[in-house]
This record gives sequence, C-alpha cells and structure tokens, in this order.
Amino acid sequence: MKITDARVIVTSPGRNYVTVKIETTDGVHGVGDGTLNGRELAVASYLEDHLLPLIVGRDPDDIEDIWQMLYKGAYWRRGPVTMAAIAAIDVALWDIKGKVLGTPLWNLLGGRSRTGVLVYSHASGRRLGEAVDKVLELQAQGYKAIRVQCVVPGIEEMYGTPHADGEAEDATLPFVERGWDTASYLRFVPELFRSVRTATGPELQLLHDAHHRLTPIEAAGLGRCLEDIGLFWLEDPVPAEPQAGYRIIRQHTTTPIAVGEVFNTVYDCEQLVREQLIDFLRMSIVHAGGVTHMRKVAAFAEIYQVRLGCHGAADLSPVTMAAAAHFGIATHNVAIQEYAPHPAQANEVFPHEWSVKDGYLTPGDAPGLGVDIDEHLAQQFPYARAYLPISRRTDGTMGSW
Ligand code: EZ4
Ligand code: CO
Repeated sequence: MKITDARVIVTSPGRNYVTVKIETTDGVHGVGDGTLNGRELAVASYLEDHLLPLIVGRDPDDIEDIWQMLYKGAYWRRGPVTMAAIAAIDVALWDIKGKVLGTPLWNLLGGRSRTGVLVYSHASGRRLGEAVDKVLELQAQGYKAIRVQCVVPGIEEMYGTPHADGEAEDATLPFVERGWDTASYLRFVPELFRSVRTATGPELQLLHDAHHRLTPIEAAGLGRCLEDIGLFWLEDPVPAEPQAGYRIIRQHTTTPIAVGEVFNTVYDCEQLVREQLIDFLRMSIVHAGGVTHMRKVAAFAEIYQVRLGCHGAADLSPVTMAAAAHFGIATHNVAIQEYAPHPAQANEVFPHEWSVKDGYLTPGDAPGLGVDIDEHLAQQFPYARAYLPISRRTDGTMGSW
C-alpha cells in the first residue's frame, strides 16, 4: 500500500479547523486534525509546503517510521506548529490502519480499559447565580463532572465566560484586550465554589481553569482556600514554562493540579511528571504529535501516577474528539476528557460515530476513527482569520490569556 495523495482542508463551519486527508492505493483514506487556534494557516502551510510532499509514495502502514522522519527530519524540533502538523498526519495514518484492518482505533491501542470515558462539560455565567443555574442544568443532563467559570465582579469580559452580548468567549477579529485583576479574582472564586457546592451536593466533580493567570504563591493560596470544596482539579494555575514553579504550589495545597494543554512534547512535562508536581496532564492528541507521541506521554505519566485529562475545547475538531474517544477507551491512565460541544455546522462537516451520553464519551464501532470530512460542505465555510484575546491588568501591564 502507498500514499497516493495528501491534502489540507481549511474550513470554518462556526470556527476554523485544519484537516489533513490522506488517500492510498487501497482506496482507503484517513483524516487527521491539525487545528491550532489563532495560528491555523501556519500549520496549513507547514503541512502543504513541507510535510505532505514528503509522505506521498510512502507506505502508510509504517506510522512510527513516518513519525520519526517528520520529527527528526525537520532538524528544528518541537513547537506547537510542528507538532500539530505531525499530529494531523499521524492520526490520519492510524485511521487508515484501522480501516484497512477493519477494526476501531481503540483495538489497535491494546483494546478496552473502560466502557466509557468520563467527560467534563463547561458551565459559566456572568453572575454567580447564573453560573450555579448552568451547573445544575448540566448536572440534570447527566454530566458527572463540570468545569465552572464566572465573570468576576469588576472584570467585564474574561476567559471562559459569556460576553455581555451573550456570545461565548472565543477567538475574534479584531484582536482584543480584556481586563484582569488578580485580587478580585482570588476573593471571588472561593465564594463561587461555596455556592456551587451547596447547590450540587458532594458527588458532582467540580473543576476550574485559572488559565495561567496566577503566580505560584497566589495559586498555592487559592488551592488551599478551595480544599474544602474537594475540586477534581485546579487547571493551569500558573504558566508552566518554569516547571519547577509547581513545587511551590505543591508544598502548600492538596487541591489536585492539572496542566499541559499548551504542551507539545513529553519534554514540556518531564519534570512536572517525574517530580509528581501535578496530578493530571492536559496534553492533547492534536497539539502533541498525534496518537504516536501521546501513547508515549501516557506511558511515561503512568509510571508516576499522573493521569490524563486531555484538552477538548471546541477548537479541537470532531476529528480530535474521535481520536480522544478511542485513546481514552484504550489508555489505562486517562481519567477524564474535556468536552465542549462543537458548532452545529462543524458536526455536519465532520460526520462522526463518537457520542457523549450520561456524562461519558464513547467512540462507536466503526473501523479506524469513525469520523470523516464532507469536503463539498467544507468548501462552503471559508477560513476566517481570528485571534484569541490577551489580558491587560488594571495597572496597564500585559497579562497572560
Ligand atoms: O483556552 O482551547 O481548558 N480549556 C481551555 C481552552 C483554551 C482554548 C485555546 O484555544 O483552556 O478554552
Ligand atoms: Co484550559
């Protein structure tokens, strides 16, 4: 079997997605996601101009060899653009292998470790009461784990919450700056979670994303304040470039810590995992080199009792959710999967077998990934440039988003 054609499809059915489609001499094709929110065309060019010409003519069976060739052959290793591009090809090759062998991806990864992957959904509000109501609504729909974000009084527009006009937070054009005030946030979050916990009772798993906004000692204090809530995790309390910074948080609180949605190779989490400074790793198949690299990340983390809770915002396409469903079913130390529903048009452009029911994600029984791209429909949604925002603190200095 040989790869006969490989192309990139950039489409915007409600938001931008970058997809690779690989065709073979057997007539079987595979799809992979390479979406990097706000930097989509960099990945598209990396694929079109540099990687896809290298794989045409190769045997798609040899996934590991192709992965090594793409990773080492660049000379310039790692980075989000490179690793998303490699992931798109890698996932498409796993899809092809499953289809050729007539078996779902989970079966190629060692079979089932569980019957369904626990997911967490997002509840958010502009007021505390609205956030609590949203949590109760999702709990009634069967979700067993819910991430809660709420606008902090005094900060008008902020990460993970609806805007004043009701629209969900997202990448936009033009590029925007949002306000940020750490002191108000730190005062408000414990109050928010006390109200949520009182309303939900003890069993619901609650999560929160600090989105890289705090310093280690601020995060340590917040984690300590939230201990009686029993959070499932506090996510991205501080930016993780200095991995040793997590030691400070760890020394002060038993609130579980999750990090890693922006990581792209195992080297980004090596110290965090080896020193057991975190509890959950958020790396995703699309941003960390595909199934091939994420299998190694998971095996490494398992040795240190670090579990996976992969990133799954709506900017990770339904193709990545399919891969995450198979990976989550097969991989023993996957604890939970983030799930944010995609725009309705995206579900039409990417017809898929995976589904979320009663708070669990299952991949379906189709061979390979069980997801495809409707190329004709995709053409009706041209790429639309959009940027994630950035935050600016009350004193005027630039903050992290
Ligand atoms: O901000 O996917 O936990 N989820 C997140 C996401 C990220 C976006 C960035 O594109 O932090 O909402
Ligand atoms: Co996050």
